[in-house]
Amino acid sequence: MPIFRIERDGDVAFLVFDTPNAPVNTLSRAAREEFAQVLPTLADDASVTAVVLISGKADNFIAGADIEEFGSLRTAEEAGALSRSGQEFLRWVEEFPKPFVVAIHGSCLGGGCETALCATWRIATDHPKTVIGLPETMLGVLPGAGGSVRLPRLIGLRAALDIILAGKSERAAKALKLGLIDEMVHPAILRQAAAAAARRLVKEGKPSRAPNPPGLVAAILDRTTLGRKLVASMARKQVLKKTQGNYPAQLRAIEVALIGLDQGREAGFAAESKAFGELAVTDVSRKLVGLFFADTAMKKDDPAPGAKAAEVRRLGVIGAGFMGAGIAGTAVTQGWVEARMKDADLKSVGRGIKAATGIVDGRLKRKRITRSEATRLTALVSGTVDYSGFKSCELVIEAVFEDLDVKRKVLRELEQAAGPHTIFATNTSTIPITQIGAEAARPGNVIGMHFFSPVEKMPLLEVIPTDRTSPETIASAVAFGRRMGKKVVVCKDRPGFWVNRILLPYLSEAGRMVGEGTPIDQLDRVMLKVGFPVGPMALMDEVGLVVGQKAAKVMHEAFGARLEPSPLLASMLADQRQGRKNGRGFYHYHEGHKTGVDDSVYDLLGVRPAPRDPKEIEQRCLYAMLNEAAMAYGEGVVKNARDGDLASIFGIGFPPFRGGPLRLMDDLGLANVVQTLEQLAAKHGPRFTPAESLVRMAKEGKSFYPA
Ligand code: T1G
Repeated sequence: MPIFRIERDGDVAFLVFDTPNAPVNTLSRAAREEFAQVLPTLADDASVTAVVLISGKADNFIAGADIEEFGSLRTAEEAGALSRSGQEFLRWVEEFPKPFVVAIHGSCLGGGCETALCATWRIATDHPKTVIGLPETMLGVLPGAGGSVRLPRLIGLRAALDIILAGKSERAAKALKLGLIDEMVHPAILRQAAAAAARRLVKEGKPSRAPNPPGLVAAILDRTTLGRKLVASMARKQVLKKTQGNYPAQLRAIEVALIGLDQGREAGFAAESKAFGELAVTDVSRKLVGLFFADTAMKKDDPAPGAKAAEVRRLGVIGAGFMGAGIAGTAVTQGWVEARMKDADLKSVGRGIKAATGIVDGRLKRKRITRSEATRLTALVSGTVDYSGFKSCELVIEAVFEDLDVKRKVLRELEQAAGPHTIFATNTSTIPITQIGAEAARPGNVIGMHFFSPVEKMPLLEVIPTDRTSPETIASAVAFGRRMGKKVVVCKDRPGFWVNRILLPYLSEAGRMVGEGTPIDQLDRVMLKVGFPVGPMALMDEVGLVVGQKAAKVMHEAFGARLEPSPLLASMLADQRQGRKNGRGFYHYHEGHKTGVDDSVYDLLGVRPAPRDPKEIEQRCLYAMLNEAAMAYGEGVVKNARDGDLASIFGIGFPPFRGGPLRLMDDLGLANVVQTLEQLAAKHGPRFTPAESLVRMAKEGKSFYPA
């Protein structure tokens, strides 16, 4: 089956890109080869005055290069050659002898965006699914088919780096404002508008584009060598602050963009393919590409084969606090579902509704939705102080105080108020669901849905069934989580589930080290350098020391001395320190913003801070997490290593370039991990005793991922 077909509209030829048996179009080797045959025929066909490239897919224009092909790249030269072939391929489009219009509907990413950059005219639909961008740095590479050179020339260095360094994609309205596209239309008239544009170009010739962006500042910063040098050095500083130097692609992208602007296109293309080649074979890129495929595969996992998921039209949320309102607001904006919140008094309900509709307003402000959409979404949020309206809820998520008795009472009340099929999902972060559902009248409808804070931003959802949860309830919870735009991992009902299970020993060890006089800021700096987005001490302040103490208590009761919390938390709480919440934690806070370390913590703990060997900080904190991950994996908390690693990355920002804790242990070698743990145990205590399952796997020469 051909990948391209030609449909004529009089003298305009529509080149329809429609890869057979694939949900998206990619610039695969086969597509490039077929394109190379089709294009010359269109060029030579005198009856064709212009060409419009359009996709035959529902929600995708072109998803870029075929990432599968990256796997077979062995050397930087090979990868560089792939980039050069992409550059050559798109030069044909840029130098096509007739107007070449791209009509974009759906995702237009990577090589897809680079193809558009070579067109004479770019039209895109104003549909939410239409996004245009260059996500390559998220794969550890940079745009390698000319995008690193052409985008800065089209929209200016600053705007181009904003997209390339963050791997961003923009909706049509923003793309039009940036000058990334020339025209935005309703999907229904995309073809007509494209044909009309093509005919206008035949008549009027190539459009002359004014320097973009306009204005004096741009003239200095984007269009002078000195200005660009300044922009590049600021961008480098921001990248290093954010990545701690762990992601080389962003730094190379700045370098190449500058060469393309200062030394000309050809020098830019040469630098681009060289950088692409060197980056594509790095371990960082291999890991990030691996995560892309792991993530897309996990999206399709069927948690309960054969079971039918209930379609949730009305969601109930019990507890309109920070988490409850986040769940309601995210469900409404992502799932377009009715959300009814319940809390003890009208004041709390009112606060919850305000917070939930605040999430809708946020999307309106960021132009992610229109005003009329915002009005319709806001109308989906309601509240009550009793269970009125809960009978018709297919799913109710409980987000009340982290206390077993309180949660059991809520379950009892709901089972009386709701329908026989209503699913009761608890958002507990550590308490075993089996304990919460122990007295349930309908245990098959009880499940855990553990969201992360803030709900509208954190991508992960842990779904935790008990042994008595029905397959339909599991299927419904997972489906609803995905509808909320979450990456869903199904975990076994063990205390702390996966993420908190591996996080708490890590935080506890960090606390212990501060209790021994390790400077708070040094400890956090070291773990940022390791690749975590936030240091453990700042994270404890962020999560809240009260919540931390509760979770640590549940884990201590469940796992005994090994997870005995460091006494530090109790001392902090006794001194009325709750973290960022009350502005008193390990750090000072000004209007909620972290300022500097609160040195009075050291007096409170009776220690004098003294710098510690960074290697020891890294090893003690990281190996506390790795060992727990091995233990939880051995207990079957996650069904495979992929889920454990993705949950760690999406849940607590475990450094993606390391692939996750299980992948990291495979890279380190399990025998080496065991040895290091034994050394730590000998020096710091039995809490570092390597997990039995880890020792066994190391002995048997096994790894978490098949070799
Ligand atoms: N290459 C190979 N396979 C791809 C692919 C790609 N670029 N994009 C998607 N797939 C597969 C995916 O694995 C899944 O497969 C199926 O398509 C559906 O995807 C030269 C070097 C486009 C927004 O980074 O972000 O261009 O599991 O489940 O949720 O400079 O896929 O069915 O077998 O994700 O609707 C840059 C990656 C490449 C975009 C659609 N492009 N893709 O999301 O479907 S590098 C990207 C996405 C590049 C140039 C460089 C998303 C999507 P399977 P899906 P979706």
